[in-house]
Amino acid sequence: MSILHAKLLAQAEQLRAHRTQLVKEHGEHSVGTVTVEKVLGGMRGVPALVCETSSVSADEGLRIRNIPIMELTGVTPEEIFWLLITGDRATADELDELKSAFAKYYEVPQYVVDTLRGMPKNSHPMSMLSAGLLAMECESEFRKAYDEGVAKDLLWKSLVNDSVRLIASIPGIAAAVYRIRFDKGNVIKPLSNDNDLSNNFAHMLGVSDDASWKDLVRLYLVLHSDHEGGNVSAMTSYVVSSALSDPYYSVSAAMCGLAGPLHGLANQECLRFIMGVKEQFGGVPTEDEIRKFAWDQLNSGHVIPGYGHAVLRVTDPRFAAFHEFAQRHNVKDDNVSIVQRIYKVVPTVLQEHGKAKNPWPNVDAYSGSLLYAFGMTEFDFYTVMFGVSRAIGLCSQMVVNRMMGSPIVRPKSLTLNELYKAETLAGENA
Ligand code: HAX
Repeated sequence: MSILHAKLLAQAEQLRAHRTQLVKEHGEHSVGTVTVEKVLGGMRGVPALVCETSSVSADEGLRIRNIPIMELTGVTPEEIFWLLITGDRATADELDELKSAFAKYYEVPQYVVDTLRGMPKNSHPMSMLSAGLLAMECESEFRKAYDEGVAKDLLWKSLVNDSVRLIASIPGIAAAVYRIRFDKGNVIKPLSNDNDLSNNFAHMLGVSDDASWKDLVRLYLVLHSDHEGGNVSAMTSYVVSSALSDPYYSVSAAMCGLAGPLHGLANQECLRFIMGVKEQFGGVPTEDEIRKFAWDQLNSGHVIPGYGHAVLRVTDPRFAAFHEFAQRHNVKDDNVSIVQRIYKVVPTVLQEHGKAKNPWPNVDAYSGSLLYAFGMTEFDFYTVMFGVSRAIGLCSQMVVNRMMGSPIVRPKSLTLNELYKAETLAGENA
């Protein structure tokens, strides 16, 4: 990876200098207030992290290195990784080098397959993905470099190597999880004549040879790759890697967060919801029927999966990108039709319900229905697809943070009584 290392070398010095200058010249300046509500409310909206790779605004959604995600729907995962980690669009030579570097690691080590096979039959595919990554920790060049005493400022170089290997290996781990967990037969080897990452992933899954399926896998890997630094999976890997744990530890931990129903598991919950609608009405229901179904869901104390977001206040552009895909590929499927009809009804229902700050759909409202339409019918696997993609952003964020020299994360916790006292004292001193 000579081109990538050389490119990042120049950036590392600039990033470190920039960070040092900000701390030195503006270290005492405030960038926001931490209210009691924020301390007790999951730190929502507290500006407390740096993420260079992407940003998410309430009114527009995801930008990768300041490019709106809707302008990137035609690119490959390799191009997205290059953009995330360097901030630039890759040239043909850069892409060639990256693809060759990835291709060395598409085939998953046998000990990972054995680890997955050794897991209980009822393991969730996300626990298998996390375990598979953790099993590969022994391969970490970052850990070896640290053990050999490489200077802290230079550790990012081995982090790049680990990231390349991890991003290239995770599709094979995920595909092995799919085939083992759902009794699909042998684990499939990567293609010998094609070094494209998403083509290989689509092939190793063994779901379909359809060109549209391959395009869906490509798009899926691009759309979920990064979503700034404050979401559960990104923040988890940020915290773990801040202790100088290597990327296998950090990404494996992030996958455990992604496995939660309020985060990455939402896509499987979402499809379950859609199938529930279909079953109840014996097909694609009318808008009135969906309205009633949604109200019943809310009145029984449940959320509408796939709707709402901690940051977004508009339709997630990634939802729009999947919609565009469905139209472009002329996907004819009941679940996809239900997704489209729910979109016409549920935002108004949620507005009338009055609780959710964002009544609009997020990416998870669409993605599962498309996977299902192309023959991947095992809901439990959908978050694994998400995880394969998200690993690209997690590793990019990790490398950039290490280049910048980010320190260990260590916020201060308070007891409820200390919080009460701190708030009272602040009030008295005001
Ligand atoms: N249906 C019903 N109620 C909802 C809702 C929805 N889709 N979204 C939010 N609300 C409710 C919340 O449960 C909360 O109620 P309480 O005050 O009783 O706790 C209230 O509205 C305010 O919540 P919020 O501030 O609008 O939303 P949060 O930032 O707390 O949570 C969530 C954001 C995404 C977790 C939330 O909207 C939700 O649970 N949505 C459904 C699950 C989902 O789609 N998750 C995927 C999110 C995308 C993602 O991260 N993917 O990985």
